[in-house]
This record gives sequence, structure tokens and C-alpha cells, in this order.
Amino acid sequence: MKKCVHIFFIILLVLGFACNTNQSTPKDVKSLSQKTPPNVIFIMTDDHAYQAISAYSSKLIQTPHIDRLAKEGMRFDRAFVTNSICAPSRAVILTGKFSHLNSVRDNIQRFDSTQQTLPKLMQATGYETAMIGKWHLKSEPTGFDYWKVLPDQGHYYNPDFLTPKGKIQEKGYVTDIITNEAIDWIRSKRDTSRPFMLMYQHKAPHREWWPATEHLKDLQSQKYPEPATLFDDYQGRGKAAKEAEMRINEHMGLSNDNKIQPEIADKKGIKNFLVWYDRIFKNDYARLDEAQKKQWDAVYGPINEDFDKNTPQGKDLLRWKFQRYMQDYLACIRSVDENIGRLLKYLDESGLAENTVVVYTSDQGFYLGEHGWFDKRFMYEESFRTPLLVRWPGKIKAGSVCTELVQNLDIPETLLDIVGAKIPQDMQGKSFKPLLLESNESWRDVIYYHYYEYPGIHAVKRHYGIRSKTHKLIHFYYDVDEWELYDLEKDPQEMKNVYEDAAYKDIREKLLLQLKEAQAQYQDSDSLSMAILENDLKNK
Ligand code: SGN
Ligand code: CA
Repeated sequence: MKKCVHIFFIILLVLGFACNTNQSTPKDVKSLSQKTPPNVIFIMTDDHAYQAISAYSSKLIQTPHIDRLAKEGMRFDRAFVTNSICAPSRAVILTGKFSHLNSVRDNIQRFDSTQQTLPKLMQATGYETAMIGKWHLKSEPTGFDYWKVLPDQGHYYNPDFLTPKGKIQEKGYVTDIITNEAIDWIRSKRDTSRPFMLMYQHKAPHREWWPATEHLKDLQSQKYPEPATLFDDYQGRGKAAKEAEMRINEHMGLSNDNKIQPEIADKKGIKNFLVWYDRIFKNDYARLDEAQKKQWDAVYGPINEDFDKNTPQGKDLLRWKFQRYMQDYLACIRSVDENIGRLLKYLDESGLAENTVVVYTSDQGFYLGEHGWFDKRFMYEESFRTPLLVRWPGKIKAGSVCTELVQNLDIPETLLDIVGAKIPQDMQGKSFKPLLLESNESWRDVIYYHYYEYPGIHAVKRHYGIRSKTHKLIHFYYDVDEWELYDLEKDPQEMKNVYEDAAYKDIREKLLLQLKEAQAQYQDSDSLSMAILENDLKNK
């Protein structure tokens, strides 16, 4: 039966092709040009929460340029990562394999650059490839005809870049520079006889949220709506949520994050949490030139004076820190949005837009005060989920929305599928090209997740789990052995663990079974988790 359906579609395709080639209107030229393999621009930001993209929610900020991709393409409302942290997410996108198979399970490990990757496979298909911006994988990029990347996390102001010829410092603001480099590569550095894939990856809006000088002031006077769970007390959940060190109140640095001079924070006796908070503040500030310092002081000086005079206490301090956090975080996103606008404008003007697939995503989601948190790592919704927008002119219906469960794991397979390349058997994701084309093929029921960086910064315990469209099952392990189950329809904010609730017995059993199946499918297991844990502890 399936075979018949396939043959039917092939006939339809052939007929469609024949119809197109029979026409002799100017449209012909267009359809022919669309038959040349499309270019691919993969845009990834760092820690960009879907809550801060107006195509998803306009509560916090307007992002008209990023929204264009949703308006002219497809918005994914159930896009997730496999391991909510930077380097692992990047390794997943390069390899199409889960962390336990791709050499990078946490931000400490080094990417094995000899393995099969998306850019290498694209090169083998005849594509010119480039990687510009945040890389964060320790080993040098491979599989790229051109690369220019930030060392490690990079800096916001006057950043250094690594190139095959060595390190160079560029003057200006990192988001602008990365975009200049990207446009410049497309315009004048690539081999124009071949299609290209550009990975254009921003540092912003990563902690510690240093906005561009022109946006320093923009968002200072606005009041941002507090999330309903800002004052979460973590009752109803286990130890992992209670013990994580990412509460705005206690773990966000007053100096390095909120830009209050260390001397003022110290004088007030407010804990800055990180021991090197002042070093970070001074290092970043020291990178500014005299004019930048002047602009910086003009904005942050009065904030410091006001904080010194009217120091908020208790709950008000949390409220104040949340507002400060949003002002800087969102101002960084302003630059991202403007720069994506610049890139899209260049594609329009150069005539490249029509035959270029543009993907927008983040390396993971982020907490914007939900549960009183910043950072990510958890399999709870705000950090597990990530924005995903895809524009493919002439193929994806403008303004479409997909609610199927997809993951960053699926991105390389999808891109290979789009350009007509073979997807290697050992890649673990699934091409979502059929979803882009809105064909009615059956999709998956659950997605799998595994996080490893513990003990470590922010103290989020090791855990794995699955999510269906309606429920989530999580197992926290190592120094705890705790299970959590959430009913995402009744409790979308994940406030009440119902794992032990008798009313959920059947659902729990079904999910436990699906978890085992997912682990088998992705070649993960409890014994592998234990072996990895032992190895990680030995290497500490
Ligand atoms: C830094 C941040 C952390 C963050 C990690 C990983 N601290 O260490 O808050 O979780 O990066 O981020 S900071 O004070 O140096 O900003 S990731 O996006 O690279 O995974
Ligand atoms: Ca990140």
C-alpha cells in the first residue's frame, strides 16, 4: 500500500515537472532557477528564549526582522533540544547524534573534529561552506571552506576572532561584526559557482548581556511584566529544582550581571555569588575604548547611583534584578534583530533570497524569570524548548505553523534532505522536510533528552526523560534518584509533579515504556549513564 502511494506521488511529481517545463512564460526562468540546489543560511543565537521573539510572544519585545522568517515561512511551536546547553547543542547540530555518541556531553569536553559532520557532508555534495561567529567546541572547525570564530564564549566589545591564520581583534560590537563578516563572505569571499551553506552564529544574547552602545538606553525606562512563577518556592517538585543555583535572587551577580560596581554591592553586603564577579566586570569594561566607556558610564552611572541611594530589599531586590536582567538581555536582542534584518535585506537586494533556505534557532531556550530563574539546562519547558523558524521561498507556505515534536537533532538531516543529499544511516534525527512541505506523513510520539553537566556550574542535576505532546517524564540521578511527571495540558508551568499520583498510573506506565524504547532507539541506557558518570568524576 505504502509503495503504491509512493508511486502515485512520483507520477504526480513527474507530471508537475512536465507541466512546468511546457510553459514558456517568464515564470519559467524562476522555476528553473529554483531547481538549482538552494543555498542554506543557518542562523543560531545563544540563549535566545522563544519568549523574547514576537513571532512567539510580544509580551517582552518586538523582533520584526526575525518575525519575517515566521511570516514568510514556518514557525515551529514544539521545537526542542536534546541537551540544553551550548557546546552539546552545537555538537548535536553538527553530527545529528545525541551527546553520548558525538563526543560532547558538556561544555568542558572537546569536539572530535575528525568525525562525520553536516558541513563535511555538504561539501561532499558540492556546497561551499562557512562558519562565522560563536563556535565554542574547543577543537578547530573542520569541514568549512571559510571560518572565522570567537574563541570560547567570545566578548561583546572589540572581540577577538580565531581564523586559520591566527587570532585577530576586531573593533566594534560583536553582533554587528559577525553580520558584517557574514554578508562580506556571501558577497565577495565565496566561490559563486557553487551553492553555499553558511552557519552564522551569534554570541548574543548570552550572559552577561552587554548591549551595544546605541541600545544601552533603549530599554531602561520600560517595565517588564513579571512571569507568574517569578516567586516560585519549588514545592511540588523534587530536589533538583530546589537545589539548582540559577535563581535570579541569589545566583545572578549584582556586578557581573546587573552592572552594579563591586564596591557598591560589597558595601551593601549583597552577595555577588561568583567569586570572580569583579574580574569579569573589569575585564569586559576594560575592553571598551574611551568613547564607549563614556557612553557606558552615562547610562550605568545613574543606575548605580540610584541603586546606592534606594537599595531594594527582599522581594523588591528580586523584582529590581529581574527588570535589570530584562533591560540588558532584551537590548542585546535588539541588535540581533536589527542584524538579521540587515542580512535578510542583503539577500533581497542581491537576488539570493528566492533560492536560499533560512533557518533561525537558538542553541537552547532560557529562563526569563520563570521559576525565579535565569540560565537553562533543565528539561523543563522554557529551557528544553527552543525557537525554530524556517523560510524556504516557493516551498514553505508563508505563515504556517507546525506543532509536531522536532529537535535540534533533526536539523542536519533536514538540511541534507533539502539539498538532495543522502542522509547517513548513523545519524539519529529525522528530516522534517515533509513537515515543511506540510505533507501528511505520520510523525513521532515522543522526544528524548539527556543532560550531564553535574556537578558543575548552576548545579542542575543529571537527568534524562521523554516528552510527548501532552506529558513529560524526567529521571534525576547520581546524588538523587527522583522521578517527575508533568501533565502539560493541565499544568503547563510544570508546578506539580504527579509521578506518584494514582490517577496517573496508566500514563506513567506508558511513558516508562516509551522511555525505554527511546533509550533503545538512541542507543542510550542506564548502564551507559553510570559508565559516563564514573568517567566524568574520574576526570574532574
Ligand atoms: C558561563 C555563564 C553561565 C552559563 C555558562 C554556559 N556564566 O559560564 O551562566 O551557564 O556560561 O553557557 S558567566 O558568568 O560566565 O556568564 S553556554 O550557553 O555556553 O552553555
Ligand atoms: Ca547557550
